[in-house]
Amino acid sequence: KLTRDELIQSVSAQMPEKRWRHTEGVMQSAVLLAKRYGADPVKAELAAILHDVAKYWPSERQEQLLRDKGLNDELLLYDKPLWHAEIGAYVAEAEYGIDDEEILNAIRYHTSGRVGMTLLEKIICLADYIEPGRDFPGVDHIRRLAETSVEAALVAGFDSTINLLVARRQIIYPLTVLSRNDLVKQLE
Ligand code: DGI
Ligand code: FE
Ligand code: FE
Ligand code: FE
Repeated sequence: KLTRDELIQSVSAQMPEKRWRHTEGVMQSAVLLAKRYGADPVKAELAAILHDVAKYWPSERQEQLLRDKGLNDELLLYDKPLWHAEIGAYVAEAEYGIDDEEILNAIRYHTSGRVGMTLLEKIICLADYIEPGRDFPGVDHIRRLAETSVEAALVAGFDSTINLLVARRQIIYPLTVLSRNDLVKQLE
């Protein structure tokens, strides 16, 4: 089992420097959100460190793991940027020995979300949107919402992703829409 520093060393070596700075931002935002909303900040930080571990792995390697390791291979029908979340959860368990299902699911669902997200899953998904290095139209609005409601902020995050996908005429992974709808229901 690696120490925190060894884990950071190993994960950061698998991505460009810019992506590692994003990960450091997600660590910072995830810990803040965990403290604000009553999740475990240690678990939040661990999930943040690992959430994008597979983002820059060759897509051939990701495809092979999705096929051969009993993972969610339905993802192969959808765009490649969705794959690294499922692969990340697999790698966290198989290569880094993370056995906490809450942490693994926070990694697994950080891109699409899912119906019935746990608080930790919401926090990692939201931290990914609002970390200090993010700069997209509407991010400051989402940051403000995150001060008072994880769900309201996440809906705004998903809405911006879905709007962008529609504008680019890209395929929307159905779970992305289901997650967004489920969060809207939680606001009622
Ligand atoms: O890995 P990050 O860039 O930090 O962020 P992410 O894991 O949340 O999203 C990765 C990419 O996936 C991002 O460019 C948006 C895209 N994405 C998210 N949901 C969907 C999607 N792409 C498609 N095609 N369909 C989706 O439902
Ligand atoms: Fe990601
Ligand atoms: Fe995200
Ligand atoms: Fe990320």
